[in-house]
Amino acid sequence: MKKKTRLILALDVTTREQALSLALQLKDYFDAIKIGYPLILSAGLGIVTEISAFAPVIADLKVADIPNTNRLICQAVLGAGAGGIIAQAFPGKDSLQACAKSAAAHGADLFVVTEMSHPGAELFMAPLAENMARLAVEVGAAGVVAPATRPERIKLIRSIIGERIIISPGVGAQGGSAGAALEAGADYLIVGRSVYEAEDPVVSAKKVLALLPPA
Ligand code: BMP
Repeated sequence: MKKKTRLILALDVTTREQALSLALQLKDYFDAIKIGYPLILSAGLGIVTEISAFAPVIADLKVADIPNTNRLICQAVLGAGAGGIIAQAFPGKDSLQACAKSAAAHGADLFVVTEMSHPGAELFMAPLAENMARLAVEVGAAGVVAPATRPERIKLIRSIIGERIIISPGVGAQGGSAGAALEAGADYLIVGRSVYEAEDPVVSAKKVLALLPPA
């Protein structure tokens, strides 16, 4: 994923037609397109292959199983063309290592969730976020996911992971500020509803871009 716009599109729509239309219109405003369960379960794994043909795809499957199952999930979606995969750290080092190994075999990037952006993440995830970030470093992940809704947490996680990439959801629909997240150390902002639900998604993407602080 080449850093140009610093934006990643969360494409959580549920039909192939809508997904392809949005991805084609918006691809130049985003450095990658994040595709997860809502779209893959509705449109099928083939959508990963179709979108990967013209834009880098990050598969947001938040992989969280035993090592062998993690390996099979990663192989399926990376084999379909995704250039990145998101996994959870909480199942432990062996599980995360299975994802790291599969990502390496496909020349793909592994991103590890540290602390999620919604309010409920404060219960179990926040107290363990630093451990999750350390585990991401230990398995050699390309980067982590950290919340734009809590920029101070991005700063803390940056202090643990060094130069690795931080991708950060929570801007727009969840109330996070793009500028604050980038200033705290995020490399990329993940933006979904505020763009794809807008009356004119291209205008909305341009607006988000125009408001970003200088790189
Ligand atoms: P939206 O901008 O519509 O809130 O979308 C955010 C996207 O990022 C969604 O795909 C969501 O599943 C994902 N996400 C998140 O919001 N918070 C996290 O901590 C991790 C995520 O992957």
